[in-house]
Amino acid sequence: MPHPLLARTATDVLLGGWSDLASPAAAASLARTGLDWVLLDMQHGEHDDRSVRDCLRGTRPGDAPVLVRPPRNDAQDIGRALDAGAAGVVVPMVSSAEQARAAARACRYAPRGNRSWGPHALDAALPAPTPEQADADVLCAVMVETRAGLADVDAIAATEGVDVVFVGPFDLSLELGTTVDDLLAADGEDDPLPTIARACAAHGVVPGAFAATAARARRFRELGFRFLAAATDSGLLQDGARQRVAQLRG
Ligand code: 3PY
Ligand code: MG
Repeated sequence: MPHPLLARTATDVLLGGWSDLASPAAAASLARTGLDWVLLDMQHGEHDDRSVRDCLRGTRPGDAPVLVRPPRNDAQDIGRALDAGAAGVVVPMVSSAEQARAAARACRYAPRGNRSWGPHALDAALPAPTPEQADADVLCAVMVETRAGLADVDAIAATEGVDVVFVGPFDLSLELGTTVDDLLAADGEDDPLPTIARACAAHGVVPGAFAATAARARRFRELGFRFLAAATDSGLLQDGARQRVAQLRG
């Protein structure tokens, strides 16, 4: 059964907004612009436990679902993000099926996984979800962004509980000794991105990626990727400010 947020990937590409700035106002703005999901980045963005909780408390019904990238593939970090009310996680640096299984299990309660009970950070006025409901609603994306992850991508995509295989093109291109744009340009059958998209298709998992610019998002879409980080809050702010300066200074 596809995750509810992913049902639309059969026909549409889901576009996400990436929050680096640890600002509840910026995250809420992203969540109210027509983007399909928002992610709070604890690995490389400014987010910490406090800002994740503040951003999640600042959301309201109708906002795009909010995911968290924890700083590492760690069951405690994943559990804390979900306890705070994240709709799911995008787990960095997943380099083997074993690591994918650990991430997927950290997202679910026993018997499906090893998540510890304690969603106390959720709105006290709302009933806590049952463990079964929480397991059904959580989205688990694992990032393939290492040479080892690429080599094991078929087994990673086949791992029970993995909903999205999400490419980190910056780390992957560093590992492969290439550039993001060359990685994106390579569309031979055995090139990395087509290989990842094919593994996802074979196992009914959604291929996703960090694009951040419109041109890269279009290219990922051409290559079959359907869950795309289309922009970052920091990038939008810088682009908008540069554009305005150019408009007014000629
Ligand atoms: C990557 O491209 O490696 C990422 O993790 C994007 O943030
Ligand atoms: Mg990365």
